[in-house]
Amino acid sequence: MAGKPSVPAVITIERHILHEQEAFPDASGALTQLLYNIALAGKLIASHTTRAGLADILGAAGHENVQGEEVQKLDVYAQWVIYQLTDHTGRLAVMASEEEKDIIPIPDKYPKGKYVLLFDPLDGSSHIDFNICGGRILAIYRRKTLSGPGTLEDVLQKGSDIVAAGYLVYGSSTMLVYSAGHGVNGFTLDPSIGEFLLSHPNIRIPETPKYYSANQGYEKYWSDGIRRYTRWLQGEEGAARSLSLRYIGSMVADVHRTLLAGGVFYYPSDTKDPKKPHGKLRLLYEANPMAFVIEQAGGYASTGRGPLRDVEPRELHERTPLFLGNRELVVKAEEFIAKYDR
Ligand code: AFP
Repeated sequence: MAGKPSVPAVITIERHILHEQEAFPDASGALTQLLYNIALAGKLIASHTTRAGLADILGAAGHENVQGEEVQKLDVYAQWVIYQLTDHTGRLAVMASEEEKDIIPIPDKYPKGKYVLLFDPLDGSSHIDFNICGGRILAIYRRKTLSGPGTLEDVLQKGSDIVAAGYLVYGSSTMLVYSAGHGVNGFTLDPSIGEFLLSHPNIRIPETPKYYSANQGYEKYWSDGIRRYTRWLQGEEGAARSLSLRYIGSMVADVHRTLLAGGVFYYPSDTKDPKKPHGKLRLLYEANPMAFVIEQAGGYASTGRGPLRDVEPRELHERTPLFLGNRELVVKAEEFIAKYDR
């Protein structure tokens, strides 16, 4: 074309999602549309999140969620946005959210689709008042039941059944990182045009890890194996190198850094709270989707005793110990646990 400008092609998230669908000529487009809805919800939530200090949405909503944690107003907004953008589309059979005790049915008046959406509407919400970045985590599965309203059976699926998963991170810019099972791509929101643009194509976790990430404030509640593993990461216990520590306490941000810089993020079982013997993170809303992204980028995710993706969920809000990042670092955690924590 005459006069073609010599700038690199701008790839919007829409173009990218459509391009991925081309590999599946029989696809109905439902997954593609669902991913658009999710990107749109991400933009709406991002615009609120970055104005949180100015608007009256800052602060707690005044009640606790199903986990007994205080619900922030932004959590409420984030959940509502996702729900009302997707409930009527005929793409979903059922949803479930970290903030809701039970599954979220699709209203009777709307058609039911073949997918299931699980999400943590605003992860890291307890950090909002401190201007520390949070994010949103989601996973899409195919329904298991054949027709009618989706059920608990459709929601309680293993990580290995995930069709697509990803997260939004609201940091110095807003990014959407997702995988539909063909690698991981990252998109940065250009606020001037309100569009997610491909900024991190085909993300692979770097081979040389840089950081380890865990809440070492809880070390006294950890097992011998976890303490020794942590010392190994610091260059002791026969290790050949030491890693730097980085921990924000907002899983999306900690895992995002692990994905881009290499390293390991872990939240192990601990004895801090007898009601949470498996740590804090939720299998369905946090661990499985983030593990899917990490593994699609060449990493590995484990409970410390084996692959996370094989864990059969038993209840909606169950928690799991989690180790994810560079494969050799996660495998090392499994070795320390097998040796010292019988
Ligand atoms: P909030 O959503 O309540 O802020 O919790 C965030 C989170 O679930 C996850 O994002 C962090 O990795 C983890 O908690 C941090 O927990 P600790 O404060 O116990 O380290």
